[in-house]
Order: sequence, then C-alpha cells, then structure tokens
Amino acid sequence: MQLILAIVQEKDSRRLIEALVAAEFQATMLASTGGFLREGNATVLIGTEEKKVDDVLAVIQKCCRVREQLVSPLPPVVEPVDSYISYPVKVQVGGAIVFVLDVARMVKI
Ligand code: 2BA
Repeated sequence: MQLILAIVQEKDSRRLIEALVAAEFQATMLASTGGFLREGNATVLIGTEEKKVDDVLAVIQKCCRVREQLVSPLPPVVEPVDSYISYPVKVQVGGAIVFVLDVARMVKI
C-alpha cells in the first residue's frame, strides 16, 4: 500500500476531493499552511494500492492548477524599517506538491 500526500492550493481542494471520491479513492483533507507564503493550503492524504498511484496522480493533475502570486518580501532585520522599500515578487504556486510513501501497515480498528 502507498500513501500519497498532496499539498494543493485551497482553491483546488474541493474539486480534488470530489474527483477522488467520484473515482472511488478514499481521501482525507487537512488544513495546512505554506511555510513561505504563510497562507492556507490543503494537504490531502490518499491511501491506495501501488498499481493505482498513477491514476491518483492523473486526478490530481486534472484538478490542480499552477497560479502566480505576488509576495512582498519582509524587510531584513538589520535595516531600519522606514528606509526599506519592498517590491512585490512573483512566485509560481502549485499545481500540487506530491509525496508518495510506502506504508508498512494499515490497520482499521
Ligand atoms: P509555500 O511554502 O507557501 O510556498 C508557496 C510557493 O512559494 C512555492 O510553490 C514556491 O513556488 C515558492 N517558494 C517557496 N519557498 C520559496 C523560497 N525560499 N524562495 C522563493 N520562492 C519560494 P510550490 O513549490 O508549488 O509549493 C506549494 C506549497 O507546497 C508550499 O507553500 C508548501 O506548503 C508545500 N511544499 C512545497 N515544497 C515542499 C517540501 N519540499 N516539503 C514540504 N512542503 C512543501
């Protein structure tokens, strides 16, 4: 058994869960926060057989889009805040960051 851990944008999370359930995959969604943007995203856990991993990845690819976001960098700690001018920079977020892990054992109690 494999555990797919997908970090997706909040905007895509509902569509992804609906598509996974429609394709008869079991999924759990956790609210999470990106370390860089400090914005809400969603972490979706999907446990499935090894032979179905690519099917899950195809569903994720279909539902999750790449988006660009503007970020204002924080001022450096050493500079006085009033002398610092920050220019927003563009970062590309998503479609999804996916980890596929081996599961030693799954128990339903
Ligand atoms: P965040 O950490 O909020 O990052 C959002 C986007 O900001 C990233 O998109 C990336 O394009 C950019 N970014 C992140 N760190 C950066 C840095 N030090 N300098 C410049 N740009 C930076 P994605 O790569 O698509 O990642 C989306 C979210 O997936 C991340 O949100 C984070 O929650 C998660 N993630 C990405 N890589 C990860 C990893 N190796 N381990 C754990 N979580 C990860």
